[in-house]
Amino acid sequence: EIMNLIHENMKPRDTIMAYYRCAIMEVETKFKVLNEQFSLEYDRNPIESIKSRTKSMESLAKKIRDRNIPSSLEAIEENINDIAGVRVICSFCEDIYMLANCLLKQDDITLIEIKDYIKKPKPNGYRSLHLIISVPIFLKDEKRDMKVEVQLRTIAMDFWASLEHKIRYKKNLSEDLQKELAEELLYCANQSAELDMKMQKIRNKI
Ligand code: 0O2
Repeated sequence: EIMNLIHENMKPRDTIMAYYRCAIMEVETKFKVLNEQFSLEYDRNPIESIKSRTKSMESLAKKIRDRNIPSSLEAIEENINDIAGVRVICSFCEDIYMLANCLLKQDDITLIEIKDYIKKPKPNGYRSLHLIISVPIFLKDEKRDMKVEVQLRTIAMDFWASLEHKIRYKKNLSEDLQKELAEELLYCANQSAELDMKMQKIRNKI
């Protein structure tokens, strides 16, 4: 599969993006294996779904501009951590930490950075556990370490984040309305955090 993705006559940019897609495959497989094992041993799936993406060229260009990153491929690889993104949606909050620990214990995974927006949510209410990791991909005659951003969240956290993301990109909203929506979104984030806690308690009872 990798050989189909990477041709020697590809442009350097396309080659790098193919490497990131390979890194996504590696990380996705690791989570799928863990889900399979839990399904076999405990008859339950801690993962509801996995959504992966490579950053769009448009969003990458914006980040490079906003952060004044030199536009060489080396500088981009060095400074941008979320070109490859794997989002893991879990049923319960405790599964997030359990899966993160299982991943980080694997001997080919290196943790670069951890951002726990569950223990310390963003001021707008955003919650998720972010891991920046490095994972090797094995090519024809080379091993290459690639960075991947893993976002782990519950269904409730994902529901909130996707709605907030849509609202944030709505243009032409008056300042008053923006403030009102921000307050309502924060209220909803707190409500959904409470719901996650209640669901976890119910699960812990059985
Ligand atoms: P996309 O691709 O549209 O998802 P870093 O460069 O990693 O040090 P950054 O980028 O601020 O700094 O990292 P952070 O805060 O960990 O957030 C990165 C990603 O987390 C975002 O990607 C979102 O996917 C998600 N995220 C963070 N904060 C919020 C938030 O307030 N609301 C929502 N809906 N998602 C959030 P991008 O870059 O926005 O792009």
